[in-house]
Amino acid sequence: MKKILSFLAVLALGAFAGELSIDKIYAKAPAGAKNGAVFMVIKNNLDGDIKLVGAKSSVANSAEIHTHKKVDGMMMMTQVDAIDLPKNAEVILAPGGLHIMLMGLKKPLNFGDSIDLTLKFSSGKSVKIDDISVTNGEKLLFLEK
Ligand SMILES: [Cu+2]
Repeated sequence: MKKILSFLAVLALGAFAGELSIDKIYAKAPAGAKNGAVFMVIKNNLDGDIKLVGAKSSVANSAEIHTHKKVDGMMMMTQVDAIDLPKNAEVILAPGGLHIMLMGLKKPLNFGDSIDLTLKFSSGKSVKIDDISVTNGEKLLFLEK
C-alpha cells in the first residue's frame, strides 16, 4: 500500500462565497539540500478569480513561487510573481512545473518531518497550513486519484 499524502484544507477566503481547497500537499528536499519545495493541488471553488501571491514557512529563510521554463533546451527554475487561480480551475503544483520553493532551509528536512506553510492570496488573506509531510517524492504518483 502506498503512502499517500492525505491532506485537505478547505479555505474560505475573503469576500468570495465558496471555498478554495488545497489537496495532496507535500514537501520535498533532497538530503542535505539548502532549499526545498512544496507541491499541492489548488482548486478554486470561489465565486471569482484569485491569485496565490506569496508564501512563507518557519523552516526556511524565505519562500518563493517558482515555475520551470525551457531555456536553451534545458528546464530551468524561474521565479514568478503569482499563480493565477481562475474560478473553477484546478491548478497543480508538481515537480517539473509550478512549486513553492523554500529558500534557505534553517535545518535539513528529513523524510517524515512535518513543516508549516503560509500561503498569501491576492484577496489579502493568508492561510497557514500545518503538518505538511516531507517525503522524498520519488515514489509519489502525484496525479493518482
Ligand atoms: Cu524552485
